[in-house]
Amino acid sequence: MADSLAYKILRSHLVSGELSAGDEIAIRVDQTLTQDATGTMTYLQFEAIGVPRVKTELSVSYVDHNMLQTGFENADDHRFLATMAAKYGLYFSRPGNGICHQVHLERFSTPGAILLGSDSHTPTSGGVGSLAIGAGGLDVAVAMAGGSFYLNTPKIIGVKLTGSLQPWVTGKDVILEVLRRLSVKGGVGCIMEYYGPGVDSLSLPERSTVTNMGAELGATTSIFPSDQVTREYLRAQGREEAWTEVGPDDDPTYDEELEINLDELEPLVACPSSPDLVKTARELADTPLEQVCVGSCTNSSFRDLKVCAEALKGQVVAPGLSMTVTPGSKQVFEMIAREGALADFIAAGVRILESACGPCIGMGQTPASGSNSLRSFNRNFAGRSGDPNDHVYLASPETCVASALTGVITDPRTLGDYPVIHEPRFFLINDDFILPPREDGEDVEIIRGPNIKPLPINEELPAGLQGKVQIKVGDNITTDHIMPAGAKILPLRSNIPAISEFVYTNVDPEFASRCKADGGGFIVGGDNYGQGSSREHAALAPMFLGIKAVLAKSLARIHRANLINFGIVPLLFTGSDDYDQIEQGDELTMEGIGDQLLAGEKVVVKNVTKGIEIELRHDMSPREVQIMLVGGLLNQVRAQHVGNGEGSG
Ligand code: MIC
Ligand code: SF4
Repeated sequence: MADSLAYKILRSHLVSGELSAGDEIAIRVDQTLTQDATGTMTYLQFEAIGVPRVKTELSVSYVDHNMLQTGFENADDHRFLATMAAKYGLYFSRPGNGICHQVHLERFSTPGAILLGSDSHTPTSGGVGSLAIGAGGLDVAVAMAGGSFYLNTPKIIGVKLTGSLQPWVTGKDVILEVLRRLSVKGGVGCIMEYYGPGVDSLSLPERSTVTNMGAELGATTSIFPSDQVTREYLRAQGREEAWTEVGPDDDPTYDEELEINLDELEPLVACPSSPDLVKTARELADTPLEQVCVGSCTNSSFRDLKVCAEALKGQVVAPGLSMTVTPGSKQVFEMIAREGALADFIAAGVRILESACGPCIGMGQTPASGSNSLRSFNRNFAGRSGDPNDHVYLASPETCVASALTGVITDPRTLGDYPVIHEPRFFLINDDFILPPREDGEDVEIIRGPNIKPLPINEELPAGLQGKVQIKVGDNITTDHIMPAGAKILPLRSNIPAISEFVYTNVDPEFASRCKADGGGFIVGGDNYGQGSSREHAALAPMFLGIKAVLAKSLARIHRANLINFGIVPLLFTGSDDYDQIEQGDELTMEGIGDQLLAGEKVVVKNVTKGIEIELRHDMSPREVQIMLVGGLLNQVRAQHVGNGEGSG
């Protein structure tokens, strides 16, 4: 059978299992990346595993999320990460060097390699033909320690691109169209593989915009073939030797197919507060805006910023509107500065932010109350901008800049001729801000600030579980609902006792105190529970509060893995009205839970308050059940490494 590109890469990295959709496989990981907001936990876990040096071909620690330094916490984290990288053989991308995904694309991503990253937008590197997967920090720590990464073999959705993009229509519009058709859960359990004659017309940054935002489909990852466009990009990055041609076999088999005629696409916009609420820019024309932000790992390449600068030349942004630009990397920043685009931005009144995640993760630039913000980012989940009642729209940099000039959502095709932007023949290469791995790491002293607290370790799964349903929520709950980010909460990422006070704070401010008073309990969720980010804090902090199980209609991939990694039992409703049989505050018991998990799929839950029994199921593999029984992956891996005589650090 002819293989898809994704299956070819998986097959060449297969450690165990069979490539059959839904079955668990283990794969070898070539590269890893972490960022600071997930990285501190990841390295504490790596340290606890007790391996003296990373065992991957390449591991990079980036600093890009927690960049506002309103207290000592974030700077302490950066220093901790720098010493960790020096000690354990990682590259360290210093604060100011840029957003992990953009920098990885520029300097490290490799066609055909498997990259595992503790950030859900790791698939950005799929633009060059890497199989790049987002995961919880603990899975990344295990991969750095030489362990395999486990996943259920995804189905492959082949997305055939035909035609070519019209002026002012971009890669962002391609992925918004896919989101419009498939929704935020349409990619769950799948890899999106792009192919067909239309691929040629997409520049490398545009391909990466598409694979980046495949995360919003819930997809395991997204991938493009590596072709001459990829080769040109890598050559311009001074890395042609990293190029190989990778693509599917002739006439590959896809589990599902989708076709997009690029000729027919027009500028699209995702409406508040979900990336799949997509309309055309024309339909939304005249929607008033008070803010426009261009940047984030989705759209902050040289090309993206250059188009905006060209469109702004000689003009200023609309009265009453604030526009920000965030260059994705130091390379992009320096290039727009040296060739003049930065001056155009300054002259137009644009507010220039440092190369980092910034407003995308609520690190500043929260919009005015009741106002609309249009952003070139990938997520507009309610509250993510820093205001629980925000109205955030998402679109291409082109649509953003057209709208910044008018003050209302504007179809960029009204701007006239499309500026001709050539991909640079040579990017400005300066890796001085990436510290290479050190050979003499053993002697490095790890510096921990007072906010970096020891890892909480879970206990073995008790014989039976009982407690109250502490919260019942609906469909598509994001990790931003469960464990919000933003300038106030993000600095607590290294301090689980402190951050756990904020679990569900924007949905139900009493959640944490109820859990504490009752010694924990259960969470009931709807479909696609835990979609969005890879942050394991959305499992770790509830675990700290005593949450023992999550009962949901379905679970997002990374969050499900994080729940298992931290010993929280993921259970799935089976009957159509079972979800309705449980209310917040109900007392539940699960007798002999360990035996039930071992015996098979079925798990009987007693709703003591209602006096009924409900049959749920679990879909954990035998390996995952074993993890659950010992109270999480860290307990299991530590036992194995100590058993192997690698020491416990
Ligand atoms: C995000 O975009 O939500 C984040 C912040 O990058 C997260 C990681 C995190 O919460 O630290 C992600 O996408 O995984
Ligand atoms: Fe950073 Fe936003 Fe990208 Fe997440 S989505 S990595 S917060 S820029």
